[in-house]
Amino acid sequence: MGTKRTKIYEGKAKILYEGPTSDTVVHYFKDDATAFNAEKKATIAGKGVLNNRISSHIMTKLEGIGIPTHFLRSMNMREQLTRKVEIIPVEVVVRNIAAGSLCKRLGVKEGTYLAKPLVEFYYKDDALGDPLISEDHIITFGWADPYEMEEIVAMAWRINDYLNGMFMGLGLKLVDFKVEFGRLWGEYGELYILLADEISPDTCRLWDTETGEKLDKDRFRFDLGDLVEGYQEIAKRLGLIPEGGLMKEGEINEDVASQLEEIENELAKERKFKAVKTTKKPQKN
Ligand code: ADP
Ligand code: AIR
Ligand code: ASP
Repeated sequence: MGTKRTKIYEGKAKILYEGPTSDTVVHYFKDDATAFNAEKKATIAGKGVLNNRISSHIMTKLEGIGIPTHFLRSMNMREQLTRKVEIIPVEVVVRNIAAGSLCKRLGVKEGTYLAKPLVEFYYKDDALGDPLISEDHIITFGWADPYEMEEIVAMAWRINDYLNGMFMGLGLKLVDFKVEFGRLWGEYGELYILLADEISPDTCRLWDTETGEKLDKDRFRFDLGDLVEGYQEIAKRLGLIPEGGLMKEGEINEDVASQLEEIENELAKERKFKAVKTTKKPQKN
């Protein structure tokens, strides 16, 4: 593969490049952080590397329990190769404990345990500020059909069940998270719904079980402390980085970072792509 790549899209947290085959896309994780529809912005060294690593790991785990995901493999510290999907323009949020916009909208006290996990939908449109919508809006405007929604909601519940257990075992409460799904057509024109985008501390709220400390992007949103410290703590508990951490004097320790990618690729080799059969297999150039 040559060094020149075609940029497909630049978002707030990632850049997408064309992959080595037409059915793949490279995700480059930036160090940029935004909040409140990009009203607040900063560049935070180490964020991209940590999110790339954490998201690869979680996607690999989810693929392991039979959730079809877009993730194919890690490429380097900041990049991963994924299947190219047609993104469904709906952000699916699952909440276990009240926080964030739920508290603001309904006056619920932060930290209130919900009687059951709450699944919400937001229309993915920055210009409109990602408004809250119902399943009926999604169907009425054709963003997804009822069959797709059934699958999406079932996957969101399973993801929540799995991640809840995983984080609980690491002394972390999964307060809420956001996921995105995409469409992929198979060999015979059949449709697969894949988990896409990322699952990272940018898209989850995670609180320490003992102390209640917030280790996720709320640190940045509400100036609660060093963002990378929180993300590193999550990565450490997931067993993705050594005790010493990834940063050295505010810079990434390149040696440590390059080892992480090897670990993830070893894990990925063990995965079997049972869930999706595409027309073209990703080929090497
Ligand atoms: P945003 O667009 O909200 O600023 P990002 O900076 O994270 O967010 O950009 C990543 C973009 O890539 C998102 O719009 C997301 O929906 C899209 N995306 C995620 N996974 C895939 C995929 N596998 N194929 C195509 N597009 C994807
Ligand atoms: N989220 C929603 N849009 C973008 C993101 N990252 C995530 C938040 C939080 C959950 O969805 O990070 O974990 C709910 O967000 P909110 O703001 O609706 O309370
Ligand atoms: N990343 C989104 C934004 O820039 C939402 C958020 O995480 O607060 O507004």
